Amino acid sequence: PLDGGMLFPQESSFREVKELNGLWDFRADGSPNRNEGFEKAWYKRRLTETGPVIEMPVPASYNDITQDPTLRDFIGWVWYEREVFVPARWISDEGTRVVLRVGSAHYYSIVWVNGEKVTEHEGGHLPFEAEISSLIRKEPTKPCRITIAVNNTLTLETLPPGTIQYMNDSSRYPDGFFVQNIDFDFFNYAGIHRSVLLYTTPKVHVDDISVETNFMDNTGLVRYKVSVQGGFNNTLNITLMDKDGHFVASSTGSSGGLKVVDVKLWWPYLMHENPGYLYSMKVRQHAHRHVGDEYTLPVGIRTINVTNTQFLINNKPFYFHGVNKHEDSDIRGRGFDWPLIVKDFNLMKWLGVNSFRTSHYPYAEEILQMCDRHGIVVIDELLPHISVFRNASLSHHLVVMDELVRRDKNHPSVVMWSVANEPASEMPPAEFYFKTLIEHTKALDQTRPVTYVTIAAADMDKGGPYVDVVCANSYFAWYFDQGRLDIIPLQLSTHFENWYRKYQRPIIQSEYGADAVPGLHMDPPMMFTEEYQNALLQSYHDVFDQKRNQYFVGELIWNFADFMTSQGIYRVVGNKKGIFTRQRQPKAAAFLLRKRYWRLANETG
Ligand code: GCB
Repeated sequence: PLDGGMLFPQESSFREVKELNGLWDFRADGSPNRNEGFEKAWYKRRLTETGPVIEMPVPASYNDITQDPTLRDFIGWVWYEREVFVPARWISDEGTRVVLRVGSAHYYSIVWVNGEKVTEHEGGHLPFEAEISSLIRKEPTKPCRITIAVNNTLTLETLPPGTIQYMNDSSRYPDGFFVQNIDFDFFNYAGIHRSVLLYTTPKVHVDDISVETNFMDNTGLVRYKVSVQGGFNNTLNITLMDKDGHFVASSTGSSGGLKVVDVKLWWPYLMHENPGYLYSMKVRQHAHRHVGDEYTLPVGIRTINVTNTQFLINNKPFYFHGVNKHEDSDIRGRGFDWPLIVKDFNLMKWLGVNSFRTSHYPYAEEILQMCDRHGIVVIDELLPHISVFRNASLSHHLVVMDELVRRDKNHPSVVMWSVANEPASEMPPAEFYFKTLIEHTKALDQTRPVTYVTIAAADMDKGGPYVDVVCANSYFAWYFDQGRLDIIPLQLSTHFENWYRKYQRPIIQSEYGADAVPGLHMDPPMMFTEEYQNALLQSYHDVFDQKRNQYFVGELIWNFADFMTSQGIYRVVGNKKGIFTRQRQPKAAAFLLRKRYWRLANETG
């Protein structure tokens, strides 16, 4: 188990937050062994004193910021640094705890403050933090120097895995030439992708909160657990308020239940006129009758259940009509960007989307918070393709799953965990691997179904018996039977029937689609034209509609928008299966889908 919680930093009368976004000093370690930064201990002095630096925005991937192709394709350590003044009151008050938090950095990170190492973290899409209170009190009048080294190298030990291949033929490649091979279909963007923050809590502080919700008739129930760190003999007061701030229920103690009379349930977008209803749970910690800390958690009251043929939210059948996304855009790469996020939500609402999958990694918490408020349903996915099923990768996978559940457990929008996308699940070791991983996840969270997304056929897939919902990807008439749209009705129905006959589980089409280069037209349709993308979608939809009243519970298009990939003969400046371009302008398919999704919203609620 992990130690401690990972509550989203929040301001209150007892907590402050200081964002460290903006320009940082930056240097990529281009030395032959990529290790000069450690050999010369760059963290000991200012980065500007050990060599040239450039300005690098945070948050952002560094890859597309400059005109330098070496930096775009860089593999190895890059160094970020900035100085920050810590408010004097944070330093003088011994009762204040100061924490440095990185929302995410890809892939391996080491963090120093004033030359002293404070933490390291593996994995690209989840937050990590370090308490730095005593460190900053050592030199109270000096600005505090934060250095972060980030390494994007993927190996057989990382998740996702990758390999480094050295080209030793000196007649063809220069000295030290190597390539990074990866198995997933998106660009390996790197750098500090989400906000870096300093935040404070009182020394005795609310460290973690978990809620589980239920209801019966008109009465809702919120069961909670709170953990406090840094001291003893505390009293906890819990107050639940409705959206307008009116008192609903209260309780005391570190665990308990809150009863909500005339409950307003959390409903998905388009299923109810008030989607995304959130209560607020205020957790107050007192010692000696003084309020010591306060944290307010948004709480949506809803239930999730799965039968043999249905996915139920609040006991009503839910049909996913949505998208798969990426955190991806021009210039920023995978960097967090509010204008982009709000634009994407507006586009999703224009389309009539009620759900999406976080293909193929955990997205920023701010995105999930928006989903909570807007009632957009999320399948929370952890990892892209994996094909190595070693014990070491399994134990690492379990830890990352712990981190994901710890971060996202309280979001009402998250209705299912996907532990991986398209693993090599036809290989025999996949059975034990996914059995273990899914059981582990269920032990962490008993309230949500668990799945992984498969590309295998029902009779080949080894993890099939363990998933609650079958999430199946397929690319009929694209990767197979190229250009032959006429095979879709037969192959897709057979595929569904095989899955359902074997496991009697509800099925979601978790990916389907075709590349379309915007502006390319041809009739009769040919691959890569907007007409072909439309025709392929339409043929899939015809089959979905036949199965909808049986066991088929959702469709997620691949992909919401075009996105960047590594270079190769299958990709024309990235993957073009978006129904929007990478700049978020519609292709013809966006209009087709919009018509369909609004019709589905009316038919299925
Ligand atoms: C898939 C993968 C996704 C790819 C997509 C494609 O099956 O899950 O990551 O981008 O196919 O377009 O090939």
